[in-house]
Amino acid sequence: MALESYKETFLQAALRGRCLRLGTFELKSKRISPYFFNAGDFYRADLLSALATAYAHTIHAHFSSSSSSAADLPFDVIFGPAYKGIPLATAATLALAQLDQARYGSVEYSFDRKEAKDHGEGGSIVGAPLKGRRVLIIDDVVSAGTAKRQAIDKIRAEGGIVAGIVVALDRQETLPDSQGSAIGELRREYDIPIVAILNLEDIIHGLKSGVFATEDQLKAIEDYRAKYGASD
Ligand code: OMP
Repeated sequence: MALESYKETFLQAALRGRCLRLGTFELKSKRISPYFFNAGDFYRADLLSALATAYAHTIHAHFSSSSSSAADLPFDVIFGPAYKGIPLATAATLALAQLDQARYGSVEYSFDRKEAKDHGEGGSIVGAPLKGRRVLIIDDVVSAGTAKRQAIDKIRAEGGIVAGIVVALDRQETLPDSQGSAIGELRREYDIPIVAILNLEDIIHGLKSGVFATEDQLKAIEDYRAKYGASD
């Protein structure tokens, strides 16, 4: 079965822009990976637009209500954790409005400061207030899950209710000393939906059906999945 068209479009843009690279990369976990995804590389207008549109489609697929009424949405605010999440959440909010103005036009966004501001408006949140609101976190990649835990804690400390997390890539790999993934652990721990635009399975599928990877690159990715692939 082919990838859904928004996934395919996004994968092609990520490869074209070299935001998703094939080669040899050391990860935070010290594993040597045959691929690497860098959300910071979507810095050109066409690439940012492709990323934002893909977030919007993913949110629409997983967090939309059956009715087209904005009042029935399961979230109120899109939150991007500093720093990398800030342009992602902002661009995704804009893309949602472009996708369906009637349904998503009243969605708000906010982000945090790394250090609280003690003058002017003060505080550590910029944009929509979080108190009593249902908040959807937007971020790049889940590796160990540390950054997502910090974002959840911050939102809760502000009185917000975490409605879910949307990331660009789920690497679907085990945490060190575990059979499970960081995403799986976060889902169980917080009981919230966590979805990705693409996961490793989608990347392998897309690479196989296009002309983006050599046989050796594909084999290296499949070997990597066989070694580190998570059970959840
Ligand atoms: P945590 O999930 O909070 O540990 O952070 C995710 C981190 O994974 C990112 O900030 C990157 O440093 C890193 N990363 C990528 O961005 N892309 C990848 O393809 C793989 C990694 C990684 O190091 O695992």
